[in-house]
Amino acid sequence: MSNAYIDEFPAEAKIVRAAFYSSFLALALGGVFGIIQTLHRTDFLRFIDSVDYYTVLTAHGVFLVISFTIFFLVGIFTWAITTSLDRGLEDIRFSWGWYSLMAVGITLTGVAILAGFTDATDISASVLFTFYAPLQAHPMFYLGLVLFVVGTWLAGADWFRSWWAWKTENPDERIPLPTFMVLTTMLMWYIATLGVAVAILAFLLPWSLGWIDTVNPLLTRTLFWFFGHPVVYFWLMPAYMMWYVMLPKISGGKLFSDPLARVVFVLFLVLSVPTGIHHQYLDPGIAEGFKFIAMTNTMFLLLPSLLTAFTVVASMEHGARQRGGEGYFGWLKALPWRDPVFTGMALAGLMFAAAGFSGMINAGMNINYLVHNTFWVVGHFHLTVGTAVALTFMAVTYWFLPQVTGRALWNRSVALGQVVLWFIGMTFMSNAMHRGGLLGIPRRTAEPQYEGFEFEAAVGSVAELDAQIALGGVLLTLSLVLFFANVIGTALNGKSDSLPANGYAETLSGPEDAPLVLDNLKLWTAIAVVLVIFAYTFPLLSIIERGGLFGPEVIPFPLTLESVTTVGIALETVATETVDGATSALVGVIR
Ligand code: HAS
Ligand code: CU
Repeated sequence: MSNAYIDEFPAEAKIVRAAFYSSFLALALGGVFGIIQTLHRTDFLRFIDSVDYYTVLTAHGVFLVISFTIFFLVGIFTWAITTSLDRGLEDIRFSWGWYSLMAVGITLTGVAILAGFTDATDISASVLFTFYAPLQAHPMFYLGLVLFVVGTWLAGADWFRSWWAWKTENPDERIPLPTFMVLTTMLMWYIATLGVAVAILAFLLPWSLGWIDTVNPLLTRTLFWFFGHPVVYFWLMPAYMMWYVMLPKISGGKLFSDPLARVVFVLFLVLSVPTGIHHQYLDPGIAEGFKFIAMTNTMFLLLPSLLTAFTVVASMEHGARQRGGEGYFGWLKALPWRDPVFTGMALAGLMFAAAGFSGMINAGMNINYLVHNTFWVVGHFHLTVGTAVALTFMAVTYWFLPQVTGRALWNRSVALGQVVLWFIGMTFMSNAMHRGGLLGIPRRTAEPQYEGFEFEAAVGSVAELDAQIALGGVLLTLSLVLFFANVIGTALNGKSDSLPANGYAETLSGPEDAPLVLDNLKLWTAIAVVLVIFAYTFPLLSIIERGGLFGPEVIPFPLTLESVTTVGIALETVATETVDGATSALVGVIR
């Protein structure tokens, strides 16, 4: 008998496994839509109608950034809580309850999207993952999202419950680091999802049901981004957790600093939400000052990632030196590059360094005007969520699958090839997307080429960019095929009793070095809430004041509008008078 996770926590291992398999199903579906649209957009292979492009894009976005990521992270969070507190979940039926709610929810949402491909029903939801009004989806789409999110809230409650139970038995102990990371992430998530809950329950769902006639699109958009920015950290923080508690161990060493890791997660809790307006720099109707505040907060929010770059690389270096690595850079060679779990995570980190730079560029209010709504942004998020997060999740799958199934990994070389292929494919695709964006090539369209207009490339050509994007997309698809081969191969493998023991990295500087105040979750939550109130009250009030709670008269340029109306009316009067005069003159002539 080994000490794998499934041996320690057989009931919890089933939940984690169910979450992983749900996540992989979404990954497979999302991947299929991904390659369809890459080849369509770049005009290499077209078999869907361009009219269906939004449906494909919605399926790609929702299956990947909502179902794949979130199902996977509830799996690793369950693992993190049980492993680090060394206790099972309080009531496994409750845990199956939240899992089922999430599964039912996303099925409703998914069916609503896929129904858009057939005319057999009226159901459709081709609204993209941002579901901006006035795009409207069938009520089932919104309802499914609500159930899914409520499922994640209950999952969080489950983990908090475990922690409270543990705390009464261990009143004087520090919160174990993985648990600390789960709790801070969930607190951030509770605050963030309030935005989308209000957007859906108060406005979009009633509107889609026909209970209200109109919505104020700027209001629902702003509520979406209240959630839409922090959701990216809901994907990232579990990946960071893996870089902190897994990567150092796999590199052969220890985590450089537990206190610094706590600081990072506290910073994310405090700063993730009051930044959402950086997605709306080009939205008319939000004053520049509010945008400036969002930009300032965003720049502060770089800090936890920069700290992470330092801590994680320092831990890797420590590991490499334990393995005999030497020199300024020579230690890099001593890292376990043949281990797909390591290499996948390291390459994900490397790409995230580039992703961070494109993020900083996005975040600049003025330079954002250059890249907003272009292919650049698509390049940015394929490096962040599409690589830093997705590649980390795939890499750690090779460690987790044996832990939760009790079966050895089917093929390590295929796994290594898979993570490297993802890196290469994404290098081609995201680099070309960034470059394309700088030429002004728009995102979210099946027909990026305007009639009678040529995008001028400073270096190379648009055809070359398209070729790189298509090539990248094909390599990514191949990589996914290899990934699923391993998942299925492992599931079919016989049981193994020589699996590595469950566990995570030790630390060089442990929690005893961390100030106690870091574990004061109430304090950080209170600060986070205050910052959100500061950042959002005035923008929301002014949007409601001008456009009304239910719209529809959103006034785009309040300052110039008055004069525009005056000039408009004056012009109209002059024009009518002229036409009238001309008509009567003409009539006179004819008579
Ligand atoms: Fe972003 C748009 C700004 C991070 C996702 N972002 C998006 C969209 C998505 C997304 C999906 O300010 C598009 C939404 C849509 O559909 O419209 N983003 C940022 C900034 C950051 C950032 C400042 N984004 C993310 C993450 C995402 C994500 C993380 C998903 C997981 N983003 C923006 C802005 C927009 C935007 C604007 C709107 C653009 C527009 O106009 O529409 C920062 O958090 C980035 C900080 C990161 C760093 C990098 C640190 C480096 C590390 C690597 C260490 C290296 C290792 C490896 C471990 C400062 C941690 C070492 C290896 C060895 C071998 C040694
Ligand atoms: Cu953002």
